[in-house]
Amino acid sequence: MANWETVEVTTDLLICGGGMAAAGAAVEAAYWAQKNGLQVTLVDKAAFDRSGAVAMGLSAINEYIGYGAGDNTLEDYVNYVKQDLMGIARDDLVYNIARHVDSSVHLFEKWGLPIWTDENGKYVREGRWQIMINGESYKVIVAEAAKNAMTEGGFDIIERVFIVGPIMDGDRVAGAYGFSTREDKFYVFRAKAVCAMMGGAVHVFRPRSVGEGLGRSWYPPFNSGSTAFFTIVAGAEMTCQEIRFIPVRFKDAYGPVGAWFLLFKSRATSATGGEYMVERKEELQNWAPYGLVKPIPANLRNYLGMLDVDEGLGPLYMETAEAIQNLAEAYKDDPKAFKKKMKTLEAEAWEDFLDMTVSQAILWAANNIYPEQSRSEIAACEPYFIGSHSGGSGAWVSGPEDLETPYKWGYGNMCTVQGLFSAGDGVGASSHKFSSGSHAEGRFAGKEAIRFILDNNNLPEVGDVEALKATALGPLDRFEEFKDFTTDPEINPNYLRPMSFMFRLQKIMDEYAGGVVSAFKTSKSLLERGLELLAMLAEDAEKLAAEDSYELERCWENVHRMCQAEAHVRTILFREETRWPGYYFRADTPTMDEENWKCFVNCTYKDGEWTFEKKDVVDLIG
Ligand code: SFD
Ligand code: AMP
Repeated sequence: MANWETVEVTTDLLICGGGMAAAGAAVEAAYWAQKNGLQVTLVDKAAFDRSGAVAMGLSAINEYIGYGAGDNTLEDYVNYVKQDLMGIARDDLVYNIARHVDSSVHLFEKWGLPIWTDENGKYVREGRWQIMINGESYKVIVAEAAKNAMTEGGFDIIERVFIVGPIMDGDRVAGAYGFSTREDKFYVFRAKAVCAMMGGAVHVFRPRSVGEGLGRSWYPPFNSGSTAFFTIVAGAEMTCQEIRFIPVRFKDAYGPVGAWFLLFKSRATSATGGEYMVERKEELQNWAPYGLVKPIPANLRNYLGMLDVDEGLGPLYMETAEAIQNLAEAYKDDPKAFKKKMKTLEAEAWEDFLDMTVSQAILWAANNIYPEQSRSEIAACEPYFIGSHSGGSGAWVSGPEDLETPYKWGYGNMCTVQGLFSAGDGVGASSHKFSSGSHAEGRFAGKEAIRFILDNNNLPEVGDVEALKATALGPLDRFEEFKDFTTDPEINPNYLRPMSFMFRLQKIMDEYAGGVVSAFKTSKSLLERGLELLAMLAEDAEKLAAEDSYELERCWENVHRMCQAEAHVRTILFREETRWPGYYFRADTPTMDEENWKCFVNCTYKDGEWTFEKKDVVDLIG
C-alpha cells in the first residue's frame, strides 16, 4: 500500500466542507462548543477563504426577507419557494431558514460586506427577495468570521484535505476519512457528530464547455457531489433527487441573469425578436396552477425559451441595450444627467459580472460586446445538483423542534442517520436559500449538532482504519502496480484514469438522462439503458488509477459524481410524470399528474440496494 502517514484526529463535532453552510456551522458551533467544553474541527478540501460556490464572489444576496422592516412575511417566502418548485417543498425547512436568514445578512454587513443602500439607508433590492452587494470578497469576509470564532475556541481548521466518505458505527455516524491533497497523509476523523456540508454536484452531466473551455461551468466544478455521496453511503434518506437545476445564463461564460431580469427589467427574446415569455403564455396553462402564478417558476421560464430553440428560433438573447436605454429614458431631457445615468448603468452591468463571474466580462470584451449597444446571447446550462438554489436535491432532514411539522424525528437538520447533519446544497426540498440561507441553515445545524453531542456524549467506534486507508489510496497502488505495463501510462488494460472515467459518466448522463445534447429530454427506456451503462461504469470504478494526490482527488470526485448520477436517474425513473419541464422532460410521461405525483420522492441506499417511497407534501402555511 502507498506509504502514507496516517493522521488520526479525534474531535466532538466534525464539519466537512468550508463553504457558506460550513462557515455558518463553524461560527455557531464554536460558540456553543466553547460554552460546553467541546471541540470542533473543520475540514475543507480547498482554502477556506476562497472555497466553494462563493469563491469568485457574488453580486447579490438572493434571500433577504426584510422581516424586521416589514418588507415581507415569512409565509410569503414559503409560498414563493413552493410555487417556484411546482408545489414540491418542505414548508418547515423553508420557514426555518427564512426566520434566521436576515440575521446572517446583518452579520455579513457587520463583518464588513458592502451592501448597497439607497438615499434612506435601506438595502437596494434587486427583486422582491434579493439585495445588491459589492461582493467580490464575500467569501473571504464570511470565512474570516468563521476562522475568528474557531481560533477563539482553540479549534482547528484543516485545509486541503479531501473527505472521501463517512465512517459508521451501526446507524450512527462515527466520523469521516480522507486524504491531504498536498502531503502524503491519510486522515481519519473520529467524532460524536458530523456536519456534511460539501456543497452540490457539478460536471455530472457533460458540460457545454468542452475542449479548450473544459471546466468552465456556472456552478463551481470543484463541488463534485461529496455531500450527496457522504449522506447516501451513510444510509441517509434522500429527497428530490430528480430536481436538478438548469439555470439560464449568458452563453459560454455563464454570467448571471438575475440583475438583468430583476434590476434592469430586461426582456429575453428569440433571434427574431419575439419575447417567449409573452408569445408562449398559453403554454403555461398546461402547468397550472403553478404556471399561472407570478413569478413564473424558473423551470417554466426555461421551458418557454427551450420551445423557441426547438422551433429553430435560437439563439436566445438578453436585450441588454434596450433595458439600459429604458432605464436612462427618464433622464433624456437633460443630456448631462442622461450621460451620467448611462455611465452608471454601464458600470453596474460590468460590475455584476466582475463581482461574481469575471470570465463573462472577459468574454464580452473579447467579443466586442457593449451591453448598452447590443443584445447578448443567453442559453440553458447543463444540469447541476444543488439544494440551495432553484434545484431541490439533497438529504431529508428533521424539521425544527419548535415548529408543528410532520417531518420531525430528532434534532433540527439531522438526517435520518444519528449524528449526521447537513445544510446548504446538502439538504433537499428547501430550495432558494442561496448564499445567505445556506449560512443561516448552517448556523442552525451547527447549533443542533452541539445539542446532539451534549445528549449523546460518547465517541462511536471507527472500526478498521487500515481497510479505509486501503480503499482511499487504492487508485495510487493500482497506478504503481500497472503503470509500466504499457509505454503510454494513459492507455492501460488494467486501469482507467479519472478524466476518461468522467467523460464516460458525462456522456451517459448527457445522452440518456436528458442533458444538453438530448435537449433535456429523456424517457423510461433511455433511463433504463442509462442505468445499465452506469452499472458497468461502477464496475470500472474499482479500476480507477491515480498518479499522484491530485489525481487521487479527481478519482474520488468522480466516484462521488457517479453516486449522484445514479440517485438522479433512478428517481426520474420512479416519478412517472413531467413536473419540471425546463429542467427535464420525460417524453413518455409528458404531463404533470397532480393526483398521483404531488409528493416528494425519497430514496435510501442500504446494503447495495436502492429503495424508493413517496412522501406527502403537507401544507403548513396557508
Ligand atoms: O446569481 C469539500 N449563489 C448565489 N447566492 C446568492 O445569495 N446570490 C447570488 O447571486 C448567487 N448566484 C450564484 C451562486 C453561486 C454561484 C457559483 C454563482 C452565482 C456563479 C449560490 C450560493 O453560492 C450557494 O447557495 C451557497 O454557496 C451554497 O453553500 P454550501 O455551503 O452548500 O456550498 P459551497 O459554498 O459551495 O461550499 C462547499 C464547500 O465544500 C468543500 N468541499 N471539502 C472536503 N472534502 C470534500 N470532498 C469536499 N467537496 C467540497 C468546498 O471546498 C467548499 O468549501 S446567482 O447565480 O443566483
Ligand atoms: P439568477 O441570476 O438567475 O440566479 O437569479 C437571481 C435571483 O433572481 C434568483 O432568486 C432567481 O430566482 C431570481 N430571478 C432571476 N430571473 C428571474 C425572473 N425572470 N423572474 C423572477 N425571478 C427571477
